[in-house]
Amino acid sequence: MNDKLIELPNYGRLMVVSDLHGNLNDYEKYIDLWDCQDPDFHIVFLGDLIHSPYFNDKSVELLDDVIEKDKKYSNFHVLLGNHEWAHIVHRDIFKNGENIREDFEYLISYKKGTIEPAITEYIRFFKSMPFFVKTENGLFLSHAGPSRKVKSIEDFNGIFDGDYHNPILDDFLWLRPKRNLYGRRNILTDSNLYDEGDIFNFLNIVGANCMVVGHSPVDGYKQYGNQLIISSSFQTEDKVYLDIDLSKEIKHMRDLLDCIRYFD
Ligand SMILES: [Mn+2]
Repeated sequence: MNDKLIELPNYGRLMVVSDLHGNLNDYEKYIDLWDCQDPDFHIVFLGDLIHSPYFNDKSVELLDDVIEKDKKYSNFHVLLGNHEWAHIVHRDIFKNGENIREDFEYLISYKKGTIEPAITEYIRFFKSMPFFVKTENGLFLSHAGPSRKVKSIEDFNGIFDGDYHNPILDDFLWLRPKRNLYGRRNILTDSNLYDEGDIFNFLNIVGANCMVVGHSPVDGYKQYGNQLIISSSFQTEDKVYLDIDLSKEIKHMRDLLDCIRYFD
């Protein structure tokens, strides 16, 4: 068993929600759609719980509730995103010239009076976050990626032996698809970016049929080969989540597209 890879069985129900970035209101609405008392009804958040670019950042309140629920419920799962990772490795990340890792530390001081012990507790929680979910009915979930550097199952399993400075793990936290999804004309050319073929190869290696990620803001959802990118809250007009019957095989993307739900 591996506490960074959650494996879900072929029964029950699964809700998948992507990046919330401190939107407490959306978080609470998603929680209301889930039944915490049913151990076979799982909810997975795909990382990036924290760091809002907007004025009323509720990342601290959201995180406090997530930590409480994570302790209490075995059917509640939160994957690591690049924004949580930045605090683990103490890496500055910038958005519009703002150092958002530092901003989060200011936010903690503002909400709690002091930065400690909260920041230490949060980093401990971030280190406990799993990276991936794999379901028996054919799905693989991560924050971003896949990594083109995974050529075998040994490469993939190597992620779990290393630390947080791992180029393959980096890809699963940061990488965006090669095709531009934002309507811009130029195609991104970074050789690390993945394409539909990379998704297909990766899914073969880990033995899954389809993949779901967040990370890249899209309008609701976007299909990219055998990958579905969803936006449940952040920078989207249509907020989308997935509602999956774990007893039904997800063999093709059309099976996964049937699980898309709009949220308002
Ligand atoms: Mn992200």
